[in-house]
Amino acid sequence: MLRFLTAGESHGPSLTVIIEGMPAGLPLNADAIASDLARRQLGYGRGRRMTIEQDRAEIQAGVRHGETLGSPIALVIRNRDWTNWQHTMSIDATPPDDTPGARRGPVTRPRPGHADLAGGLKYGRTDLRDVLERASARETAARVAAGAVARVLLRRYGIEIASHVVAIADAGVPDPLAIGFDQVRALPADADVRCVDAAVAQAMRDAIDRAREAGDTAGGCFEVIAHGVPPGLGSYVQWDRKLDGRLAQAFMSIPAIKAVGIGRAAESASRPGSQVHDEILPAEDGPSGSVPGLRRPTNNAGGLEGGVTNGEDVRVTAWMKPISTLMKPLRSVDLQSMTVAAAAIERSDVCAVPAAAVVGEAVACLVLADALLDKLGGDSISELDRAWERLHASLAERLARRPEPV
Ligand code: EPS
Repeated sequence: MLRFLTAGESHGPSLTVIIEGMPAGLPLNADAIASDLARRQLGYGRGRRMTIEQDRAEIQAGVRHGETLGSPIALVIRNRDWTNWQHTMSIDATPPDDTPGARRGPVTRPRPGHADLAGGLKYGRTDLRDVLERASARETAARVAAGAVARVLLRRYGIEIASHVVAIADAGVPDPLAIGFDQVRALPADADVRCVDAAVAQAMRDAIDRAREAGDTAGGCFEVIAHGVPPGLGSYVQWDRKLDGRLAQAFMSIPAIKAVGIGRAAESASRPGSQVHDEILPAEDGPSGSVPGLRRPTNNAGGLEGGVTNGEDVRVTAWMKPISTLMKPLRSVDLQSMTVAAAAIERSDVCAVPAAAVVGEAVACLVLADALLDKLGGDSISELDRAWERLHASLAERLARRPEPV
């Protein structure tokens, strides 16, 4: 089983992640993690914090001489902004007088949409900073680092994961499923809105500009596609082994995600079955996915039938609400005086959908790597390599073309 836990506050000294269950012998270095961390920092509409940080993961455990050991992998990402927050975020009950950083008062006016109110009530905190520091989407940097490690494992077996932004506010591509994996993979790493259609990308930038000028924020929708996934990951035999359910949970746990869909998603409900289900045909001109001998002319199922991968691209869409810190704040209640007050303003982003797409890739990597390890078994890469070869040999044998009957 592949599992991970993260720790760290947005303006604390660092973020930490521990990943357990990676087999021994996987080549790994910090550079393999750096590019995903850098992509998460990008995106049209991000705030000033991203100009302060240059996220980089330090490998603190689980790797020796460039290879995983099978022991827990510990990664640390230092927060550069910490120097400005040492007084506010001090661990000491009374920070020493010479502690650097601004002296900030308590946060008492919860932002509608953020965890401020619900978290403050749950944990009994009066300074809502105690909530927002951990509820901040800064935590996703740690998840992206963990996802990058999982991506190294998937890549070894030819499984690639990429994302694209489908919509921001009212600007969107008309039929995301018509966009192929190769188009999405070809997006440059520094694409500012991560949209494959240049005209729609410009409409997205305009929507973000309008939101910024209005002191408002913008949400949207992104899709993650996994290509080269073998059939048979996940299972229908028990609810918690269904891979669509596990992906949905992972995507829903990304901050601000309010809906998750697989393949044709919600649109499937209004179509007749004949326009939803993907026919199964012999592959005269080569297979459509990773199953030899078979072709699926469409992929409305998003690569998952019965909670099991069917060899087609796995396609997951997530819908993100607008960021909840508004420069023109909504009404709230000051919990100190219990009077109406404008919600607190924290430094924030106008739109983080392109960054959330990179986080979506990371959580997809983690869930798929876990499912792959479940399928292949083994504690070392050499054991996994042998199981991978056996899996493909048995698929090829089972689906080999039969000789014509005489
Ligand atoms: C984020 C860091 C945060 C925010 C953003 C995401 O940094 P700061 O609060 O210092 O500006 O930019 O978090 C939110 C929008 C939020 O609502 O929590 C990051 O590293 O992604």
